[in-house]
Amino acid sequence: MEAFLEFPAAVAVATLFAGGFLGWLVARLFGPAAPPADSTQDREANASRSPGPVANSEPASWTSGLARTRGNLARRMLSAWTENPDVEVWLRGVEETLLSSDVGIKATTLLVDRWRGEIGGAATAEEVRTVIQCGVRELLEDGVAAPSSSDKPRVVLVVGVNGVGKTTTIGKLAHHYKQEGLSVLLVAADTFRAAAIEQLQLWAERVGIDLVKHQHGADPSAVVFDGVKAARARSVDVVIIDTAGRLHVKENLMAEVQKIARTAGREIADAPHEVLLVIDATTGQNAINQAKVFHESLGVTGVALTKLDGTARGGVALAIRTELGLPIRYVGIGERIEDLAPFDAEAFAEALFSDTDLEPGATRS
Ligand SMILES: Nc1nc2c(ncn2[C@@H]2O[C@H](COP(=O)(O)OP(=O)(O)O)[C@@H](O)[C@H]2O)c(=O)[nH]1
Ligand SMILES: [Mg+2]
Repeated sequence: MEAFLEFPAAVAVATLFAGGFLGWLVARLFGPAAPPADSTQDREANASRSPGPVANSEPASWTSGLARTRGNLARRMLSAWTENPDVEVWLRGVEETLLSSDVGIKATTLLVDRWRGEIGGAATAEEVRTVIQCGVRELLEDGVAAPSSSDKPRVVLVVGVNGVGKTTTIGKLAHHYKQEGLSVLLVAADTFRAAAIEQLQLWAERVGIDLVKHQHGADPSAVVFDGVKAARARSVDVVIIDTAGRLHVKENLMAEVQKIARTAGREIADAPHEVLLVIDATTGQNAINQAKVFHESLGVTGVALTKLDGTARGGVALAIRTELGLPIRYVGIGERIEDLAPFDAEAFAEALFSDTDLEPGATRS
């Protein structure tokens, strides 16, 4: 149940992912303005109509994806430093800013305590930025085990509540894998709504890969049984399973997803190799409570944090890491097929505290 990406070809994949990601950062590409977070109804309607905007431009960068969070968090923290001669007063403001950006109490306390000891040595805004960035980066890096496994087919079970972006993330992830030369099979185990199967089918067509599906209303585990069998027979590299996320029947949902996991495990040793929990960053701290339920029931191995482009609550990444102890594997920073990036703590911290309109040499008043 560990990890991801480590069958032979996957080492190269990881490297390419990291390289592509750095390219994004260096090039500092600016994607289109983020769409505002829409209502669940709108989202569901849109989601069932199309698999997302057509890929015709550059991927959104971390810098653009984190623009709203940066405005809310970094800009406030840094400008407060130049305005405030008293470290304790500044730290109290920082605490408030972090909490209002959904960083959570645990991560906020860890960071503020750390900065209390370090900030005295910083004389300029640039030095403060460095101190802050290091704290954020190290908190996110802390204890994240490198994925390792050589399983084939590799089974990735994708879970999360309705509307968080599971199906979209699966489409993006499948695209990434395929770009790197891996064969991918999708399994439509969200049989609850007919539109959910169609939506995954559209993604499969766009990516140019196969999909295993049953009728609307079929037993999800039966679809998974067929899916993993097909994957083995066809020597597929990665199988990605889409699931339903109706939270109002929480107990049933967890039982259903547990059954899906067991079914996969009976057919393929150690499957699912990754349980990827998709979390919608726009839901902030609520997401943490949801995540705990999934983690307790399923043993989540990693998180995909979506819709960072549409929220100022990107600080929730820090809460996920400290309060759940889970590594963030991917972030969604747009609706297009290429708007998914493997998580990188350093890039995250850098993008969060870059471009803050601050004179690097600014000192305190
Ligand atoms: N802005 C933005 N929208 C996203 C992102 N990921 C998913 N969405 C949108 O969120 C909505 C719900 O996504 P969907 O994949 O159907 O969620 P599911 O119910 O969990 O499968 C759709 O309109 C997606 O286009 C993202 O990273 N950024
Ligand atoms: Mg879905």
